[in-house]
Amino acid sequence: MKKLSQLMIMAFSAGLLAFSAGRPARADNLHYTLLPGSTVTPYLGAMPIGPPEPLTGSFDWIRVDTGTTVIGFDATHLDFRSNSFLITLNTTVNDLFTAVFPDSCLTYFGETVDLTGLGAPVGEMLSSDDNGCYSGPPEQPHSLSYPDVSISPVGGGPFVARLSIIAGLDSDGDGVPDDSDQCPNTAAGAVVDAQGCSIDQLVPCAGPVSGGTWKNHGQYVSAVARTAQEFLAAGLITEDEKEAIVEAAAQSNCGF
Ligand SMILES: [Ca+2]
Repeated sequence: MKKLSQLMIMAFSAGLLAFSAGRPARADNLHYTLLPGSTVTPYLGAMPIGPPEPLTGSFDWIRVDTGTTVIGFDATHLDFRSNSFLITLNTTVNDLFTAVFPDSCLTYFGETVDLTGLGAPVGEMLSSDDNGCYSGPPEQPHSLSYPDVSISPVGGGPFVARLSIIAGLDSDGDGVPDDSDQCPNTAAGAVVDAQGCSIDQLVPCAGPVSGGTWKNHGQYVSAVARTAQEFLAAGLITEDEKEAIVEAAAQSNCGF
């Protein structure tokens, strides 16, 4: 007799296939950043052979509306790192699928991944029954946790690893999860501080964030220089980058 989970996986697969045939996929692309507390632990058989290592990185999930009560996700851009492990998505379309069932902790996914650290170029990352949870609306979970995701080399091998993933939605993709991001909608690729704010957001061309407008161009350039110095001191930008930022501010027409 098949386990309940297998039946649910089959039901979900059928729904996903039906959906794929009927309508184009929705473009809801959700970006998640791993939060402190995420770890990877290597195992030899059932025995851990090292302490849990901090795991950082991010992944995207594309929401798939199956047209039923099941909300499905397809993981892309998986990119996890620790001192010993590098785990990236091997395929643009996952082998199985990710499913989140509203109002429960039943989640499943299986991804073929490239990995270093286990002595194999390709591995398989799998969640197991009811080991994941999310919070927030099912169509846009703002946090996800998988305390026991297993990863093992395709084709077998003595070494496996277990991941404990805690992730937060990062809508602007700046690496700071929404819950602690004080500056939403940061421009793509912009360097941000620990609060998720770029220099452009902290020192807008239009006027100080406290309100009003710049008294003059010099006040704007001084504010940019001051903030760029803080970013330099925090190790976020180099001296050359700081100089380029201040030069760009000087060349701008902000404050005129
Ligand atoms: Ca931000």
